[in-house]
Amino acid sequence: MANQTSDFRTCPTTGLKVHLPAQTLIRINAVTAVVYILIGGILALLVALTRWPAVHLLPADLFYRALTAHGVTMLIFWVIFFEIAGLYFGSAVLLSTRLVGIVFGWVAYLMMLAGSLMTEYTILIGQADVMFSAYPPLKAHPLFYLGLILFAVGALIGCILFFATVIMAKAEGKYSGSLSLVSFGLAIAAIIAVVTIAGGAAILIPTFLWSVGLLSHIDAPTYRLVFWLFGHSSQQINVSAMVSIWYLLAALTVGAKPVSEVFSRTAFLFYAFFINVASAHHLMVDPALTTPWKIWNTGYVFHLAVVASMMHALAIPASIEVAQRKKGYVHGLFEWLKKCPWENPGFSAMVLSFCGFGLLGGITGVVFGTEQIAIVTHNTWRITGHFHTTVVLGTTTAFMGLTYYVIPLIFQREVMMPKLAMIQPWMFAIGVAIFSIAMIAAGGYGVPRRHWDITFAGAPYGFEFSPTVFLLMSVMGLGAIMAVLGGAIYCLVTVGSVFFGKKIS
Ligand code: HEM
Ligand SMILES: [Cu+2]
Repeated sequence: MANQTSDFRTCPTTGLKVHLPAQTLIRINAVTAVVYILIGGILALLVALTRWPAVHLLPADLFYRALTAHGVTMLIFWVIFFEIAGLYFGSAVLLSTRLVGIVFGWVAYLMMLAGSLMTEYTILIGQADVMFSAYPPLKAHPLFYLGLILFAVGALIGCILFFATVIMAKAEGKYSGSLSLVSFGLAIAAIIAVVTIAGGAAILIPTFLWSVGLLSHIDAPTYRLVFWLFGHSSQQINVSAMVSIWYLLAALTVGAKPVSEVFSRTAFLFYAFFINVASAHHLMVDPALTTPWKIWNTGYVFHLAVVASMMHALAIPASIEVAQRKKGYVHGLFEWLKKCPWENPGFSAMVLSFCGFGLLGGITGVVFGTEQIAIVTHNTWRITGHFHTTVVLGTTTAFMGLTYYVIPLIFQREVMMPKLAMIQPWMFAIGVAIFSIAMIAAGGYGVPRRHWDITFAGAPYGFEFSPTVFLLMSVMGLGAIMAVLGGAIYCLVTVGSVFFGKKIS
């Protein structure tokens, strides 16, 4: 029987009842995620060292191959494997209940694994140099699309198990009233995931049929429009999951409780309602769409999603301040802040993610997402810099912070090399901030994204680097090395702890 008590253990620190078959699934999804961030990190280094003018490492074809592989590996495989682990954690573990449909959890995992391997393989053998967005008429090998479709269906099954578990827990009286805020935020992420996956299916299935020759052509503007329902919404899964993790880490690290449940939940609901229209910001220089459509979506509606993030940005620090003041840190304006557990990587990762996402990612996003400004920023490094402050500095750093709790709670191991773990979020986040800011600044001078050699060396009308651009691109390379080292320490500490850390009984 799936719900025998022998299938559970009680966590000594949190008192949560952990469903052992769910625990195994969380472990395997989390470990796979870490393997993918390791691969993505190596590719990041190759790409960054190629764009650093003084190094210019890879030849052109390998550069585009590595760039495609880096984008897909990081933005899809690392992030979504981690999120599926997070969904099982946020349902079964946080609600102290069993995960419904363990067998399907394994089916989902195997589909995601097979799909991701298929896609990676076609990229590596040079049959899919189409970059992350894969705009037709660029055409990849059919296995590239098939792998992504398999992966997406697997992820969809994972989301369904999350919903089934939450509903079953309610029916069995595992919680009364509404879901806790963290599980609520994850439920919003899962709802957005379903929309995202539907968008992905709507565009990738026809494109797959086109690549095998069953469809004679794909309408390029339609592809771009529907692709971003998938490509942009998937980032909003990340935002909702990341914000949920901020609330969770604030609770785990300083005992913070939401100051106002209604306020925070309303902000999450705004994400579900308004975030999909923000997809329009990818299409603002697209000649196939009208100006009123662009301005309505990005000048008006999407700001409601921005407001949601600003609401969380007030609610989370407030909850931390209240919790700290309750402990007696009431002297002066900022004693509560000084007395925060800064040496705890879970706490520092949360703060770095929060500040980086808000101050760099949010502000650049709102500015570059304006119709008129997009015309000059589009396809420059300003955009690449912007999204590395959101999905890397924001989402990835938050996921790293949560890992330091997943290791003792789910893997039942102590975190090894605590000194390294302590500096890890700082090194990673500061490195990412440096290379992203350098990218944004270089993009301001017109440096394009996805470009192997902006000097066109050897061509009849080649360019020389201006000293400023040369300097900024070099700073990008240095920041990238620092970030990759921070990421490598993350992989070392987590993989080391999971396999060799001291067992916690
Ligand atoms: C150490 C960390 C990282 C470094 C140094 C890094 C560096 C880079 C560089 C140099 C580019 C190429 C820009 C261009 O020439 O157009 C790039 C592209 C990209 N990166 Fe990263 N990155 C890192 C981590 C990540 C992570 C964690 C994610 C996702 C969660 C990510 C997602 C992407 C995407 C989607 C692209 C664009 C791919 C395309 O244009 O098709 N990166 N990155
Ligand atoms: Cu977007």
